[in-house]
Amino acid sequence: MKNQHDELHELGWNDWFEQRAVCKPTDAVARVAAVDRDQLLLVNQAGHFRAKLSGSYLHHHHVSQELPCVGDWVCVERQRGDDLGMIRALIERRTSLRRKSAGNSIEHQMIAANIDYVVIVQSCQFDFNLNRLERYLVMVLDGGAEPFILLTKTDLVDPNVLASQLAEIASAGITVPILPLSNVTRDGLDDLKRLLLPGKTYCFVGSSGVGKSTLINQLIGHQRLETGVVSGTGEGRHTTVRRELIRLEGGALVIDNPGMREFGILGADRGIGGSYSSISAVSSLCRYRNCSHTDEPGCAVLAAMHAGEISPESLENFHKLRKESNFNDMSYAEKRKKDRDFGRYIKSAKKDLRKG
Ligand SMILES: Nc1nc2c(ncn2[C@@H]2O[C@H](COP(=O)(O)OP(=O)(O)OP(=O)(O)O)[C@@H](O)[C@H]2O)c(=O)[nH]1
Ligand SMILES: [Mg+2]
Ligand SMILES: [Zn+2]
Repeated sequence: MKNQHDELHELGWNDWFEQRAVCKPTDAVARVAAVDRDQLLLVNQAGHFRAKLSGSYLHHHHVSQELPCVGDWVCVERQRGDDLGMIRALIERRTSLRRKSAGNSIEHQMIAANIDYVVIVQSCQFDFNLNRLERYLVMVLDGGAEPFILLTKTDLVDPNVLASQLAEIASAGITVPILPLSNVTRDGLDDLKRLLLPGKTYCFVGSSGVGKSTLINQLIGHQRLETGVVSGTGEGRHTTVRRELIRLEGGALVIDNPGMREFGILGADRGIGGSYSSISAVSSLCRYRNCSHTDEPGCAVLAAMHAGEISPESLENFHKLRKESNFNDMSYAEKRKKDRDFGRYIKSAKKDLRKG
């Protein structure tokens, strides 16, 4: 039997979603391409169109993580002749990328949903930082997507600098694929293009100014996204302010992101387990199930370290990340702004609802 959502596969739809789609027969399925203040830009086989959240949806969902974000699949009702759709339901997320929300220890701030790969971008020139890289890895693995590392601006550093950065990553026990690349010389660009698979979703994250939008423009083939100059130190100025899902000619789906400031980590326990798979594999052999691998008798991780199977640095990183996992270092001003933006979003959506 022909699958009723076949046309959506190009946008990332698959059997996993098919089995979980709870839409009414009269509803359409669509993917969120962007979220603007009180409207969402959706895309499906009919192309792009705007939509709002239904009153009942807003009534029943109060936390930000329950609202559709870029990459989500939704059930949407579209009356004939009405160009504004009404979102009725959110289809379960297969993966997500989220960070701990401002001020609230259990609420999550959604970055994107249903991503296959998160491309963590750091610039060799000013931005390279192993500790931050590890935090990103934890965040990615926690959400169930595959991480991938890009080191940009290789044209601005001596080859030795790049080599030592690569060595630093390797010695931390990180085995995630890494691609060095320059948007200026275009070295590495073809390698990246080969890695981008049709129907898969790639979310680009990293500090402001590392070249995320410049890179996506190169992949698109024209200046679709705005890019910005960097300061003397190489820091960016937060040029990108909107997340957007874009389909490349080759069929891959990419999401550009605003530059990220510091972020808190969610569920770091699970994330670290994936990042340092050697440690988590061995830890199942510890005598105590909740072993912290610091000084417990019968600790298999410590034994493996003494036997030279796990490096002391990897274990140290493991402890460090775990300690940081409850720590959220977004600035106070940023927290306040996030709260306000979200409050405005709900308020204006409710107002429009009354008008309608
Ligand atoms: N030399 C050099 N400059 C680059 C490279 N990639 C990007 N740039 C420059 O870096 C600046 C910032 O690039 P953007 O693409 O705007 O950076 P971004 O990561 O999107 O930044 P935000 O949107 O603020 O998060 C621009 O002036 C780019 O031309 C590169 O590989 N080499
Ligand atoms: Mg940008
Ligand atoms: Zn242990």
